[in-house]
Amino acid sequence: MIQDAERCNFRNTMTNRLQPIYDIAALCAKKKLTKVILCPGSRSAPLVLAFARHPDIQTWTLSDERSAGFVALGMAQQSKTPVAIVCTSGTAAYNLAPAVAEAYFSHIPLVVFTADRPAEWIAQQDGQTIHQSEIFGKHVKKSFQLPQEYEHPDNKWAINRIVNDAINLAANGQGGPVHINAPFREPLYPGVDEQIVFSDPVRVIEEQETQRVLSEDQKELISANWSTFYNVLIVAGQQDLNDTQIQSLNIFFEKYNVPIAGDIISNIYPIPKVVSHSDVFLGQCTDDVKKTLRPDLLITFGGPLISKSLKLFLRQFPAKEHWHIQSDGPVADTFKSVTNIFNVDPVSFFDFLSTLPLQEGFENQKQNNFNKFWEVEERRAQRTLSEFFPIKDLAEIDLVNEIIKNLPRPCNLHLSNSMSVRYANYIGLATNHTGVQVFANRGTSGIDGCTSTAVGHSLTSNVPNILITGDLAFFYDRNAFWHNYPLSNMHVVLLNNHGSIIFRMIDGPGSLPEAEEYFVTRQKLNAKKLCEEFEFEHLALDSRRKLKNFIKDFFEFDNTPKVLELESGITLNLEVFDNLKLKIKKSYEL
Ligand SMILES: Cc1ncc(C[n+]2csc(CCOP(=O)(O)OP(=O)(O)O)c2C)c(N)n1
Repeated sequence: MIQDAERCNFRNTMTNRLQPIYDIAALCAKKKLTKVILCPGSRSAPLVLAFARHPDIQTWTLSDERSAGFVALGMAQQSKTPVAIVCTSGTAAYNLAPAVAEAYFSHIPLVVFTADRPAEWIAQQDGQTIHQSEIFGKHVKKSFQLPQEYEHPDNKWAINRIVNDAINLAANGQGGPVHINAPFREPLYPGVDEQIVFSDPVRVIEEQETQRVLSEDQKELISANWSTFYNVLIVAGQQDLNDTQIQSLNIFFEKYNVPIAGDIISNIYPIPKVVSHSDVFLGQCTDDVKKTLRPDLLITFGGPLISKSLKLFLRQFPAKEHWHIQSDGPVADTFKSVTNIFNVDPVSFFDFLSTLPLQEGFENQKQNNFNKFWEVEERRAQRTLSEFFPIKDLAEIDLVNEIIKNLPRPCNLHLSNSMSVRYANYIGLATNHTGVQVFANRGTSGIDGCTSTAVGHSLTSNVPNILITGDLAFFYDRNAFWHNYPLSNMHVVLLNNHGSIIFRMIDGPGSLPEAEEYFVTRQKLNAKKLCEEFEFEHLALDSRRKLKNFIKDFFEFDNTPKVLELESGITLNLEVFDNLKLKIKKSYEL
């Protein structure tokens, strides 16, 4: 963002050949798309300069497009508004693909501009040129192609309309990424003394969103069926923290005593009595216990689950009916049981349910009993966990437990794939974690952008950002730190077991002769040198004795990024996790 009046200006004029391109920046600003990541390159210069010189646009530059894509994704997730990213032509565009795919499956609004050569120069050995139109395939809500000539008024009109369309599409309904491929003919740069001016006014097309509330017909259907179910279970998938929804579910729970289950990534921990340890107990309890927990009506909303045990349980013991609430878009039939889809906001759904008359007598008692079954299991899991910690040798799950206990409120908690998010889900958040928001790249569950996503949040939020990550995810995405912006509110917990412990945890690869070399993939790095390079504080935690002081130091936010690293063996961590599971299993034998 350059506020130098010499270099940018607003004028009701259309004299420059590239004016319709410069006006894209003006349009974005008018549509409140004010955060733009600019990756270096020459072909993209017209867009880069327009965004960089627009006074209402905030820009960052990151050289590694793969990381930059995830940083943009983190920013869009943090601000809940579209963020744009601009890259040059060639393989730069392909490097955005992992973030685009994650944004697509996580419904995060990104507007991706890829600069291109004019169509006639593709595959003509002209350098840095690949086939870019529709390069992201099915992983964008839509791909757009900008005109490459600007003389005819229809082209100017088309550029404005396309960018309006793209931003609207990215933001509306379930958000997602859109792609705008922009071919540019040379010259790409203005003269040294040439000003970039922005047209004013610039045409803005606003799309008015439909309110996703229950229709009268849907209300009738729900009223007619609601009282026929006695064992109702609510399951929330991944979603952002939403105070209005929490309130609505609280009221609903108070009235009906319906168990509400959600993983750590569902952000529903503020609901008192929420079932947040289903992964813990459903993984170890007997089928007889599971039968008592089987719902006859399952109501779901939100994205994917972390808990494999909950997923398997709902597949093994499917509900008679499964109502899924989702405002729009294709519905995933994760448990193979969906019977009804309600295209509404969950708040509208549960607010309405809370107005229905409460059943009297026996029916009501049945639902209360069903809730008690879930409550007993939740309490058993909580009790077992609290008896289990602390353990003698400091293991990863123990450290995650300590970190979660001591999280500042408010903060953003970022969880990498794969064991980091699973450990944290085992521990769970409590109602007193007020203001903690949990984020994880679970759209595609990649390890390639977990740190960059957290960096995107850190650069645009004023709360502490705490990332818990494994070593492969951490070193894979180290270019997340390779830029010139301070990460004063970002602290990282690095669970360094020098390999991928997940492949020892899951059934399958663990006992194969190839396990070590091809799955666990041992690696030798620790974070010491990285911390030196990037001037981060490095807290090397090697004994329980240091834990208390290091935790205190780690949670002091003094403008220096910190990495708290626990180097520990895979065997120790496997043993500890197995012991925990055994303890839970044994709790059913008492
Ligand atoms: C881009 C990408 N490549 C490969 C994978 C497969 N994968 C899932 S978890 C994992 C290992 C992660 O190791 P680490 O970060 O050390 O975490 P840990 O397994 O120790 O928890 C791999 C390679 C992936 N999810 N994403």
